[in-house]
Amino acid sequence: MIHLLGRANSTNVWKPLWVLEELGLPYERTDVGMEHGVVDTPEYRALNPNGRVPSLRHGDVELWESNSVCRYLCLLAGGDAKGLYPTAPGARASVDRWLDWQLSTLSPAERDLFWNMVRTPEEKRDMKAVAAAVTNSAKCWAIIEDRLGDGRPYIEGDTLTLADIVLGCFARRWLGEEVRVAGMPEFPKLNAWFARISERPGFQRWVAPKLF
Ligand SMILES: N[C@@H](CCC(=O)N[C@@H](CS)C(=O)NCC(=O)O)C(=O)O
Repeated sequence: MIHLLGRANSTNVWKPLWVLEELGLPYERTDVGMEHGVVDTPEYRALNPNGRVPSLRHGDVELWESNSVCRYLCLLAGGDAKGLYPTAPGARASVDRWLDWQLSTLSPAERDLFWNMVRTPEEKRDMKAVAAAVTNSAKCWAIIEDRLGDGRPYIEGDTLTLADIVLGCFARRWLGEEVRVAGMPEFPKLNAWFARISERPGFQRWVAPKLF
């Protein structure tokens, strides 16, 4: 049985949960991290030395880094994983590129917006950091707006891939009413894409609930 460890209010845990729902793979999940603790225990650190979530156990496979976990789940499903992870080298690399971009560029740009607006009491929020995060994130979302500009329904073309899932989890944060602040530009194509991916049952179950 696939065992995912991670609290359900973590963006990086949403990703593999949504993938699992898309693939229809049976799994179990245990809440760990933040208010649930566990991540600082020697047992958990042996599994994931970062003390972060998510982690995954499956037989003798132990894994961390959410995007690697998502890729592993697709490899388990086999073939192109219901279209989520294309097999042609160019198409697969194109999906992978967005996963790397999320980790290297989008996440650092957006982090202060989410942390201040969702995880920090109002009186302690650093609104200068929020404003900077809005500016920096908007530059990233403008890249996605441009990508969707040729009328493609999904990031990689006509079908949903891992790129939509991973970026969709972060779009949920950016577009969420929880983080609405002044100066956030409108991206019509991003909104239309987000409405499309929001209909997926995996999104509805794990990603749509209120941020906390
Ligand atoms: N790059 C890592 C980041 C993991 C990460 O920072 N996870 C956060 C939650 S989104 C975490 O573990 N926070 C501490 C906690 O939950 O205790 C990944 O994608 O898995």
